[in-house]
Amino acid sequence: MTTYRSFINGKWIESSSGKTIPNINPADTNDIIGEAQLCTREEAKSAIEAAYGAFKGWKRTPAPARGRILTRMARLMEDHKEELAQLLSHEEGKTIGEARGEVQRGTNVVEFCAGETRRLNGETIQSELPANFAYTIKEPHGVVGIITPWNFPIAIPVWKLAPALAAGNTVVFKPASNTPATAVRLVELFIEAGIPDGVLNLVIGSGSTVGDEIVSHPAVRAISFTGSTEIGLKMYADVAKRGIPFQAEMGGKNPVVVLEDCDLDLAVEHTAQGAFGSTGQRCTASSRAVVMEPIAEQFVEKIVARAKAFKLGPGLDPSSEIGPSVDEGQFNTVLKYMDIGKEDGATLLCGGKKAEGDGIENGYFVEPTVFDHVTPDMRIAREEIFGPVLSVLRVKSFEEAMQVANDTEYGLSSSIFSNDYNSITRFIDEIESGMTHVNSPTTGGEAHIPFGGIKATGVGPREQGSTALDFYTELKVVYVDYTGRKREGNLY
Ligand code: UN1
Repeated sequence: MTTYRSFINGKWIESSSGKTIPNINPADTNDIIGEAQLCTREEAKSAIEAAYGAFKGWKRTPAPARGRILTRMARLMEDHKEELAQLLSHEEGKTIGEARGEVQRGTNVVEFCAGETRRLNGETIQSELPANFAYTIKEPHGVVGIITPWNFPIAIPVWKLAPALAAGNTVVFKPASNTPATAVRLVELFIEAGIPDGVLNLVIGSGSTVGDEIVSHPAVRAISFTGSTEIGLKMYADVAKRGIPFQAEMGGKNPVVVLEDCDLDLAVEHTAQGAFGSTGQRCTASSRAVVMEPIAEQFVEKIVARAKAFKLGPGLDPSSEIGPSVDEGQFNTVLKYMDIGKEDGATLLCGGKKAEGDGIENGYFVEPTVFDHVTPDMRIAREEIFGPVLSVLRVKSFEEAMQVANDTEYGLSSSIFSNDYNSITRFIDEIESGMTHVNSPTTGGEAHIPFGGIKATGVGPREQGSTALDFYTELKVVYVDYTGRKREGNLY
């Protein structure tokens, strides 16, 4: 059985905790892929110290030279695409097609950030004094803590690691403990790409020990987190006490607004992809369909047929279209929300229970679920479920659609289905979300385009794209006086 270890100061370590957690295939719980050793607080501390020790050398390495390592990393990810995708599908459960897409997206991000190392420019600024000028330099923070979730265990780590490293930070990376295999493989590839000892440290462990050490250690100068709102906001409060930069990408309750004039089949297909793809385990998932009453009956009829047509199965089986929930905890959470929906009075149209069938008996499979007549006050309309569950909310006017769509604490993504330019433009103006899509699913994004949300979804600068390095750099302002003379007059 494979053992997943942490990587500290250029070495794979044998943890002294004696604690391990099994890496279980969520499509078949009899299949134990390996086990991860959990780090102690002391080991996390030594990882932070190693990163601290490596910082000066990495900062001094010319940015394009750091970029060359990232370029090699992108090539290695490309060369190992199929292997990474299979590992990802095996331990996380998503379908092999989704996994390949994720690896490609991660590769694109690394490639993009490699290019950014040749553009780490500041600005030169004219002074109002003669023979004076000012300029700005983008500098790394120092040690950065990177804490990532299980649902995109390749793409999310690399879209934080690549800009952090490009900018010259050193890193302590804590992946989700239930997806250690992909984290270890990524770090192995970074080593092969030439990352120097101490620059990238991997610490596998629990939030209450390893996570807490990262958040509280004085050498950690910035923290980037993706995960649940509950944990993110708690971390934000803890990090605030230290006054260091914090970036978090948390929950979503993304609406799809379906107007009467839309192409209904397109709206149904894209809503289904957004709601049920990745088993609903993405913060950009389409979890609320806000549908105009006159087309609601047709919409639900078609989307129920579509939901029932998906083939559930192990992600590694190429014919599977939807994989399992990631683990027992997530599986139970999704089933609990199905009960909550029924108790709150929503109409269950399909799904609502564990999925049965040949080859999926031992996995955490749930049926794609559609609830109709959901009202904005119901918990299934307000809380992030992270499973293949769609709530349909019927509305009578565009104004009501916008009011319902925006009636959420979150603000990550959204989409509209319509062919009316004025309605679309009005929607773009009024929707409260960091990203919005026109006639396409709420999910996904491209490596060179900023990604992130507003309201309780996000804190700090956007990730990826032109803004990818914003969080990972500090601005130093330099004033240069070349008069060689004492200043006269009013100084300020
Ligand atoms: C995507 O929609 O393609 O945790 C990625 C999440 C997001 C990533 C979504 N941070 O689901």
